[in-house]
Amino acid sequence: MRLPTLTASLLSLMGICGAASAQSIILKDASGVDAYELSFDGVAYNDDGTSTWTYTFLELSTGKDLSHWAVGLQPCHRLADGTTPGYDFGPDGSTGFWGLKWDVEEEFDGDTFEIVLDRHHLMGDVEVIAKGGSGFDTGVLPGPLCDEIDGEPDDDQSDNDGGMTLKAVARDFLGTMETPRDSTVPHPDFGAVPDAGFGHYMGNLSRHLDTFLKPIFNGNGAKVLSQWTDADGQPIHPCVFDDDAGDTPGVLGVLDTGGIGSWGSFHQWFRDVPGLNMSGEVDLVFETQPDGSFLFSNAQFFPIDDALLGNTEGRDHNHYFTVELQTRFVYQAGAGQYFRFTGDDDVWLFVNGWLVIDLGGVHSPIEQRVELDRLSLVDGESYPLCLFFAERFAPGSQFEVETNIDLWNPPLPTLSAQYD
Ligand SMILES: [Ca+2]
Ligand SMILES: [Ca+2]
Repeated sequence: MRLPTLTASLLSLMGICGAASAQSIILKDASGVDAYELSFDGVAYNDDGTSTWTYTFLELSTGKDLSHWAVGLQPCHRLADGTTPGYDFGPDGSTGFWGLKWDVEEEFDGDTFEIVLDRHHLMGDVEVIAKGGSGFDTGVLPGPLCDEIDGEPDDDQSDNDGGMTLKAVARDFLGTMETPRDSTVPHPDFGAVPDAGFGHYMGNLSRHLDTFLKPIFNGNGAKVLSQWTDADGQPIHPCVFDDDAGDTPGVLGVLDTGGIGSWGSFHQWFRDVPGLNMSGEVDLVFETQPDGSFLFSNAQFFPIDDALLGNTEGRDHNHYFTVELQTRFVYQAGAGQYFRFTGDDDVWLFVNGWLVIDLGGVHSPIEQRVELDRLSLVDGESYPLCLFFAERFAPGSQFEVETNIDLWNPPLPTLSAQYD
């Protein structure tokens, strides 16, 4: 990816996309001095079913000598041959940190470390830790989640010849202007106007899902003045921008969280939180189009009218809700697989745990499209596809998905409420 000019906003955008191939963080020693640079160099999904995760650790000249560092692997991870020797796997006695740890000698000043795992794990955010002197510092880098990228489809996968029905989870909220109901209080993010006004905001979520396949708010976003587009003029996510393919860069404006209050308030959008929301199942019924692609299009998308917390005060519909769709698909290289979303308000699409459509904010219907051939996926492997939608402002609610990807219907989590 190449960026045309380095304005402040574009520098911010590089922060959005920086994790696409490599990411570095600086960690401090016990005296609070920048002492270590830790980089994720990438993952290789090997033909024998293993995956190799590479990190480079450098001591900076300013800090104390490193005592040890560790990556937050979990009990679900199993090491395979090829992992850089000298490690301990489990809890660290001095910090309690659970993971894969390397103690280093005093003369150590930097090295590259390879972790070979026995499976093709999905990439996400993992914690890392460095200890120098009597204290330690932690950070987050890309690394292996417990989920694998090559899971099997569910047995009752829908027969997609006559369309495609996907089960999603809706979570109902009360808007800021509503009065409490059913022991539930209004949520400050629903019905709120962003500080910088209505509009499209990108970059307010981490590029990776967390270990539970939920999005993470980081608040580093900006208002979008014009979208990045491909050679056909279709809006795309800036992190898949490709100069050589004839793409045109967009323009960002002021930094703004797009009306999301905080990490904590966003954390509640896609989780069941008694007293703040109520959840239920909704069907997304896709029709097969003449070219074989699937279309779900609803310009009045109110799937929980007269249900859950009930319709919004003074309105004919139940506004203020989120929808979470967790599904999987098999990537077919060169087959032209794509996914397009058009609608309002916030929409985020993650493929293989990576953010590839970002339509954040409170806005009129807008669209983005992703071509899977741009995402460095492995032919024939299956990947998670996770869609997050929010209806945050009345009166409009549009939800339109067009895709030629055969999506699987995964099992749903336990919900706080069911209804017909
Ligand atoms: Ca509602
Ligand atoms: Ca809306």
